[in-house]
Amino acid sequence: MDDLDRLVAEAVKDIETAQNPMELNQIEIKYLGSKGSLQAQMRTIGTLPKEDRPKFGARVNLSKESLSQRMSSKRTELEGKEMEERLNKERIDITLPGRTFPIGRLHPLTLTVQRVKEALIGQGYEFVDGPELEEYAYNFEALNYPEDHPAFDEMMTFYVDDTRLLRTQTTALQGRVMEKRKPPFRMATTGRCFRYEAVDATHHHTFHQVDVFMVDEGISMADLKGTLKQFASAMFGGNVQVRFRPDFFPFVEPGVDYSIFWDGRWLELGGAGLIHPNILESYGIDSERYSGFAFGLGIERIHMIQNGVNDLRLYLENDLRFLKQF
Ligand code: FA5
Repeated sequence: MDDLDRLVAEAVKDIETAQNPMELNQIEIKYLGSKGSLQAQMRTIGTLPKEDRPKFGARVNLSKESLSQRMSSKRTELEGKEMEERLNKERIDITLPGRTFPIGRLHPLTLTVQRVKEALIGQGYEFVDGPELEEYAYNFEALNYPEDHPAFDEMMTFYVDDTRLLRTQTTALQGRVMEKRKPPFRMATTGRCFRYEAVDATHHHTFHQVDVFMVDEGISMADLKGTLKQFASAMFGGNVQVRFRPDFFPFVEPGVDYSIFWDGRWLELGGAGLIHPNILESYGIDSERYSGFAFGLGIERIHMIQNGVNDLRLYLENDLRFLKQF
């Protein structure tokens, strides 16, 4: 065994024990590269007797060829192994069920507002928004509240400064509309209201109302009653009974509260009446020629009645166990 044989044997061992294609590349450079060991063997050819040179040259070339073949088959083997490992590691089971993302849904009060709007738009009302941070003037003064009247007690709220407060009723929109529009008009608005209130199962400091009002020639209580009956039918079903009883609100004359008959008893929905002539006149609307009606009701109340909810605090608590039911 001469140097060349030993070198080839060593190279074969290195190739067989190579762990990955990178290692194999290093081995290839070491033995077969232009500065590699076999090339170095080739250079020793000059030191041999002339007659031995062709044979030695042929042996070196054969060795190179056979090592190169071994390397290429080893490379195929190692690359295959590497791919298999990668596939194993990155395996995904396409038969597994996908991850489901929770899908949100509309809040029950939003759904109720949508139904209320549908019913009223169907009756010819135009919806406009008013500000939650309202001026005292629109929330009270414009609505004919007498100074020091007990009606004020119900209207305790959160004052931001001397002239602005969180609105206590969506009725506050009336003045904003009447100062801009000439009758006839049919308007509606809905949104959050706020009151300084002892919170219980039927009262909250934050709640929602819808307010509706219209002004035209010859409007009477009959129109109001017909409209509320139609509205109640749209919300609670065709043959629901509606009841009106006298009530006081400074901005209507006469004023009523109205209830529906539900589950064997009368449940109050809100207040209503004919718009007070003082209000019409204060906006330059001739109260001899024009009259109008207005009504306002609680959105929570509607949803509670429809779904048998007995505590309106639930609507603000964001408890999914409650909200998911609707
Ligand atoms: C009013 O707010 C009048 N603006 C209604 C009105 C409009 C009368 C137009 C005449 C003409 P009242 O304070 O009764 O009225 O409230 C109306 C409805 O809002 C109540 O029936 C109730 O359903 C709801 N509501 C009032 N206060 C609260 C509260 N603290 N929490 C939850 N709902 C409330």
